[in-house]
Amino acid sequence: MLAAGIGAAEADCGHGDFSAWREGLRQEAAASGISAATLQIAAPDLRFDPGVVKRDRAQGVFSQDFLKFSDRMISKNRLSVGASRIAGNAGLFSRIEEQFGVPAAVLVAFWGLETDFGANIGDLPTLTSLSTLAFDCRRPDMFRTELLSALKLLDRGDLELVEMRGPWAGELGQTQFLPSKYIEFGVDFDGDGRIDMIRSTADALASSANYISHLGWRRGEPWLQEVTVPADFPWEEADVLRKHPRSFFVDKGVTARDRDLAPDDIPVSLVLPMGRSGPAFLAYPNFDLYLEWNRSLVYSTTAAYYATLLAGAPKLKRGDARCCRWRTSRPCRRGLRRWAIRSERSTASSAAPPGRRSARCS
Ligand SMILES: [Ca+2]
Repeated sequence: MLAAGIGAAEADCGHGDFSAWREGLRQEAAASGISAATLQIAAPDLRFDPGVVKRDRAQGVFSQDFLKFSDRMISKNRLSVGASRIAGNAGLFSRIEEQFGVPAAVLVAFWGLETDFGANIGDLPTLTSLSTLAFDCRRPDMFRTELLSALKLLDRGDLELVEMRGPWAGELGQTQFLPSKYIEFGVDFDGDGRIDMIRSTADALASSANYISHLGWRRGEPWLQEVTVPADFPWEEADVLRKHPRSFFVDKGVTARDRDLAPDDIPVSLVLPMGRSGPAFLAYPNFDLYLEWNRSLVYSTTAAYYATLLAGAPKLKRGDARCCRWRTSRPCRRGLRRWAIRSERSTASSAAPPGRRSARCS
């Protein structure tokens, strides 16, 4: 889960006196009810780490297109391990789905993409990452909130200081929750009295399901479905933001690859991540939840597609996506701008080799 939002920067942020800043933070934390004992335990990790700032600054624009990114992220290993995790935890997943409505494949896809099923949760001290980002200028308000939430997790006893380690941006646990989301949506699903999204798979997956459910997951509905689109489709309607009743697409000759499409009024949009000659998907209302999890359309489509594979769908038809990869034709560029509209980190900014042209692009 990526950090989102830019807060108001303070004039001297990142250049002031860190010790004075830390004292102010400690007072605010104490005033919010965090115990003196917890603040004493946390003190060694409330440090400034220039390496975190460097990594934050180096965050590049998302530059891979959907096929490149999904090829890389949905490895054979992630498919086979994902399938075995679903099979090996059938009882857990069935209890989670019963309570929260979110199917195993959706959760396991996030679990695999975020941390390789809990194997790579990051090893930087979380309080140091968050202190640094809260002191720095880019998003001080947002990360101050996350830092206070992390102190609350420590104070509540959900995690101990030595366990609070993760990536540079301060996410925690097997599905990489920011501390505020951990506080808000964390669930003690294994019943041991604490919410441990780091070591307890049951807690991590049930908390993720709880979060997705709160975002508005529609139980029993698909999220993404690969389709075949006829050449005479009104292509201006292919836009992730332009929803129509499913019957509209059935009327226009759109067919699903692996099952019949019911001509009903469920609102869906047609997503063409590589332009009209590449793969095509119907995005259902549940797909919107992916964009809440991560605003990148490339990541969201990859996570949703990975989940369809884990749920038994066939591998996508790659089509001939070269023209859009090279950004040479106007319809392709227009389509890709629409594709990019929801995402700061989408394919719109990826570099196209100059001067490549394909006669097939129209
Ligand atoms: Ca627990």
